[in-house]
Amino acid sequence: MSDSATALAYVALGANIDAPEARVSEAMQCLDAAPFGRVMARSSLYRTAPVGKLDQPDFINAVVALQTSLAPRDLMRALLGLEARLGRVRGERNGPRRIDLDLIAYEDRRIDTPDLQLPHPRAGERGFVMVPWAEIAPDARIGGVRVADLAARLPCHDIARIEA
Ligand code: PH2
Ligand code: MG
Ligand code: MG
Repeated sequence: MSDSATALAYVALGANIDAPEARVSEAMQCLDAAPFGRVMARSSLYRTAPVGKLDQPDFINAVVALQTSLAPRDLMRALLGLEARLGRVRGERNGPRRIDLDLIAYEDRRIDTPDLQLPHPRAGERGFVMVPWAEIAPDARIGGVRVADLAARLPCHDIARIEA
């Protein structure tokens, strides 16, 4: 990736089928190798209990800081393209997935359109996003509140760090 006109974005990764640890690690490598980005920091992998739809396998979750040359909407499209390239087939909402790549923040941009909201509107309530995010960017902020402070308020008994 060229160094001109780059921005820092945060991407949350999740998977719970088809060897999810390998899927999340593979996606991190693809993000780092992509022409549009470079991974500046990556969290540990975390094993997390499913949220929303409970009768499905535990997830592997992580967050990366991505330096990117793309604008937010183009980056979101690129993430969806990478999900497809990594073999994601969309099923039921909140159901099992091979790889999920969610753009959770882009610099301090606030965007509120039907297809893209930044910061991600549910990130602050989700331990599986906030705990790994706080590991790599405790001083990042959502709506003025530090990521580490938001993470500390959430229950985290069902979130286990499994690999550094
Ligand atoms: N993703 C969801 C729904 N529920 N639960 C966990 N633990 N981890 C996830 O990544 C996750 C979820 C929808 O994207
Ligand atoms: Mg998601
Ligand atoms: Mg998604």
